[in-house]
Amino acid sequence: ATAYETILVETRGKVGLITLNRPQALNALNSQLVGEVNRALDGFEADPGIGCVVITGSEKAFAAGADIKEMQAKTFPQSYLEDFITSWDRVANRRKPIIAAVAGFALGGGCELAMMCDIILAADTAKFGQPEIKLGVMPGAGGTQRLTRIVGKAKAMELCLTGRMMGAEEAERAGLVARVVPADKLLEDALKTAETIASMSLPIAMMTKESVNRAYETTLAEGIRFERRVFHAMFATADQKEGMAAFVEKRAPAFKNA
Ligand code: CO8
Repeated sequence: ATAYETILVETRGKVGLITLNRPQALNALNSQLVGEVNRALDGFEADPGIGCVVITGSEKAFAAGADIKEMQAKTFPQSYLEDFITSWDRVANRRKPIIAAVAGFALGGGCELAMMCDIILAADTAKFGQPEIKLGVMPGAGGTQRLTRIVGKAKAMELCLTGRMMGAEEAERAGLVARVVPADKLLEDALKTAETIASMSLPIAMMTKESVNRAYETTLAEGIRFERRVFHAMFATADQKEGMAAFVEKRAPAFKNA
């Protein structure tokens, strides 16, 4: 077993749980933390027993952004040569579903990390924002792109240009957040949602994630074509036969990920 210093990694049944754990810095995302999150995700992706992953933070902060103290002295050639931030894309390119359970601050890179996940569940205490402009930079881990696609130009532009924070209710209205729950129920709710997803056929859930993501990357006609092809392919799985037989026989399905 590998030791983690900036995150906690647990398995709860078929759910992988990653808790960001740098309380002294409001879970600021330094390179060690991002590396550890990717390492934990590598493990969950490779584990056939895991069907869904939850990433969460603390009551006070999901993550207050990239680590400003680590970034402060970087030069352009350094950032370019080390391809600063590009390793973050690996979070967005995972194949199993990932839920971000957000309480407190999700700012800058923290908001961007949440948006790399497939579903954001928010505590009523959650605060989202892209305050980078106040530091003399702009979002650098997808914020100008993902936020704009999710909430539209008006709100994305306002958030990125003013750096103001948006509460959970506003984030839900804007379509950033799937659901808002009381803070003391957040983890329980996220784990339950993840368990529900993990109880489905894993290949079918993965194909579903892949297909929904297509909507962000292609034209409607191409997206529909992709969906149709994948949908047809599902009839080659044992889990389609099992799922439909179980419905007809009025019993619970026993998916075999096959
Ligand atoms: N980086 C480093 N340390 C941080 C960060 C951060 N982003 N946020 C908070 N901390 C530290 C503070 O320095 C403080 O440390 P110390 O006790 O040693 O002084 C500790 O966490 C507690 O913070 P505060 O005392 O400030 O707590 P408050 O409750 O008073 O305030 C806030 C909470 C409002 C969240 C405040 O901490 C804040 O404004 N933080 C910075 C938010 C921010 O600007 N985030 C954007 C960062 S830039 C970014 O994310 C760029 C993205 C680019 C891509 C990412 C790739 C890596």
